[in-house]
Amino acid sequence: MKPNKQGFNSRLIHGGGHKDPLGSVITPIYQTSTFSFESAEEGAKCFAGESDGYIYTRLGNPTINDLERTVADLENGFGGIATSSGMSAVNLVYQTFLGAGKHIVSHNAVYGSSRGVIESVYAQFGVEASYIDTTDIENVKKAIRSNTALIYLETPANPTIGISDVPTICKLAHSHNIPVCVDNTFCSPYIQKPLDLGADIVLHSMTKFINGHADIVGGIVIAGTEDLYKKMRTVMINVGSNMDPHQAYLTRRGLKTLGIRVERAQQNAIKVAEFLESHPKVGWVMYPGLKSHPQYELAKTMMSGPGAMMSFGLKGGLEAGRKLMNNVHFCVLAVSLGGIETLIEHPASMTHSKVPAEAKKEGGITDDLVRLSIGIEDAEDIIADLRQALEKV
Ligand code: LCS
Repeated sequence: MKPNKQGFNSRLIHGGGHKDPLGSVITPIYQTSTFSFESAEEGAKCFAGESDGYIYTRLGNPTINDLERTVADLENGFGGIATSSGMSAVNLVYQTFLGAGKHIVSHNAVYGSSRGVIESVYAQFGVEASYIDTTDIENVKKAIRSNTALIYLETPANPTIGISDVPTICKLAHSHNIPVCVDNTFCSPYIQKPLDLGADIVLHSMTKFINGHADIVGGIVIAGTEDLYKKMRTVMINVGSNMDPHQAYLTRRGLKTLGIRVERAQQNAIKVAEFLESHPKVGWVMYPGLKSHPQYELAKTMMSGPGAMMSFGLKGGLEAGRKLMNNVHFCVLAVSLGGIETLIEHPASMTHSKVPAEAKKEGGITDDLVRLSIGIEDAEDIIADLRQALEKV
């Protein structure tokens, strides 16, 4: 993909650059499984890669490709591969780089299923794994083995909001010829661009900020180079984890407002984090925009802003947290994140409930941890709801 000099919001709107033959301003939903060929020779050329005509939706589809081109452009990548869910994006990376006798190094506080699938499925096929605290580079150095085939980071991590030093880890990984993949779901490309920080691959659960409206599940993997892109697209086609055109259309529509949504959610999040940190019943708050965050300075070097995700614990522990969640009326008690509405959840018993107790402890996913995904409502209403719920604790 050619370097794009337009501003971020312009690229959100025009990024894919689709020109519809009938002049439709919006890329239509090409709701078809297959595409007809002009001739048998043309069909053969498409299969031989000598023509860029469409063949079959699992292999490629104009609605899906528009979304893929736009997100790849926003991440300054070579190309994107949209998938049926965020987990299928995670698995696409695992399927491409891991195999019997290979080893993955990852953060001990990644999204529950990103770890769970390694330990429950890939382990059966002989994949080895080290889950460590990647916010400390010394742990990464110690974890690398001769068979390490992938370093998989999530930063900020779900749900601890721990921040890993992507440029330093990439330099270390590359000195051992190990590729690095960053799950950028918590930031979106509006806030952080891991490929610019040295990563080889970036992925998203597009269910979150990229779509932003809590009405689809989807994922995308973006490769920094043509070689990695081709490798991963082939795996996706063979595995069949493609996105559906209708899902791609909704995601492309949601994506257009990513900049203004994230900007607004972040402004709200700063106010909410400051409110929580000053509240006498709150024991701790993890938010990259607070000076109390252990990687506050590092975050400023990688992220253009602190984002809209935070976690906190009440002095009364789990029981107090439960009471709080049962007494919110405006914030929505639900998993997921990155949408226009403020969501509150309890990772230890919800999103990360399948992570074994010992692993949760090591990863800092404590019982008192409550996670907030701040939406684009009025900050005063979010704070008023949390204040009244805290009074009941
Ligand atoms: N990566 C991250 C960082 C995530 O938070 C999630 C889902 C995924 C990948 C998987 O994406 P999905 O297949 O759901 O599109 N995180 C969720 C969460 O924290 N609550 O519900 C889902």
